[in-house]
Amino acid sequence: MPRTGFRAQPLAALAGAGLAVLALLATPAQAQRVTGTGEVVRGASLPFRVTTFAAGLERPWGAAFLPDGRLLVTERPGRLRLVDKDGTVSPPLGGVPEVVAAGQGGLLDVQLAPDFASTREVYFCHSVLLQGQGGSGAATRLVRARLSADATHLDAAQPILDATPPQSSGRNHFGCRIAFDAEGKLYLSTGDRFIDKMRAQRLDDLAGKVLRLERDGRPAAGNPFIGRADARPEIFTYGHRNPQGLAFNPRTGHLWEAEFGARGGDEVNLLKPGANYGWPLVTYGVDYNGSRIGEGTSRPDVEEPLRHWEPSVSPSGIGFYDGAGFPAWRGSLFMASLSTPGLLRLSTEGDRITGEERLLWGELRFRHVLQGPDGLVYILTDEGRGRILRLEPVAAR
Ligand SMILES: [Ca+2]
Repeated sequence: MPRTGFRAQPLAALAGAGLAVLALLATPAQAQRVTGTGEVVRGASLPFRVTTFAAGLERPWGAAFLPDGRLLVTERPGRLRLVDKDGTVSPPLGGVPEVVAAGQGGLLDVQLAPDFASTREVYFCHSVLLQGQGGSGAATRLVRARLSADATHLDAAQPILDATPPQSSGRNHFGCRIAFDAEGKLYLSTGDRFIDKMRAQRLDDLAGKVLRLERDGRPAAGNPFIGRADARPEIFTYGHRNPQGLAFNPRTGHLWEAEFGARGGDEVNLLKPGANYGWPLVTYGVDYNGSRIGEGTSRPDVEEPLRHWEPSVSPSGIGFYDGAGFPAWRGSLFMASLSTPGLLRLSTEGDRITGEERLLWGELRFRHVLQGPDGLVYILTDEGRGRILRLEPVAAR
């Protein structure tokens, strides 16, 4: 039998239909076709079933569960949709501002306000073309809006922060994950915008940072650089390349970040106020042509990553898991990986990573991962005809 039941189950069904099983075995790409059809994966630390919860989403990027169990999902070309508990996908919501969906840009993350149940406030970020504010070109924009009572459209969508200055060339590295802490402060990650890496080190520049904001986009009280004339008061941490993962550890209350690095420089970091995470001066990564970047892999005034990957895994979204569906996985950080594609499960203790498991490795590019209110794991695939997969527990044999 194959290494896990992952292939065994669909094969058994196909064999019954008289199809050429050997041809399927000889073509690894076939595995992509079955992901999400209910196959059982054994051989992982826990057996699980992979089903397709929802389909027909174009490049889904960010998602947040409403209190009623429906899932609000962004599509990178610029649409926001709701997925019902049975997986039915709604028409695009009205009131979504126009986005610039070139390169890696578009409509990216979405999060609910902590008091969404009473305020109906949602926050999302996207790439935008700006004139002024220190130049003209693309930047990451944060928007606040209200979801209508019937959940068909957004009301009063208002930009509340632009990660300026805009950059005239390049449409890559927008970062763009949103997280809220227990006090209700909003954190937004921004990418270095790729062309001028040193933007990540400049404190008068909002690129390559994690920002900490009040709900209206102003710098949050208590921020580390408030009062410094040479620094933007919104900055919480700096020296990031393309941070697409941002999540609070529910057990410690500390903020974790995943960062898409240069070759060999992918990182998971524990974020500390005012800290420098090094890019592009201090990194484990090398340029895609193999040449060295910066001055080395560590420096006393630069925070070490909790973990880095060589070869690269290309991390995107992250999510902590503390659900009932997979008790042995509680306390894990899940990380969606784009290449080698798959899902990483990092076991944690406090502020440490204690283990790593690779799930669905080499199957599909994953954009984001989050825990559902049902205690199951939901994964957004990075596909033109994108899906939301769900991992469900099955009884151990
Ligand atoms: Ca770093």
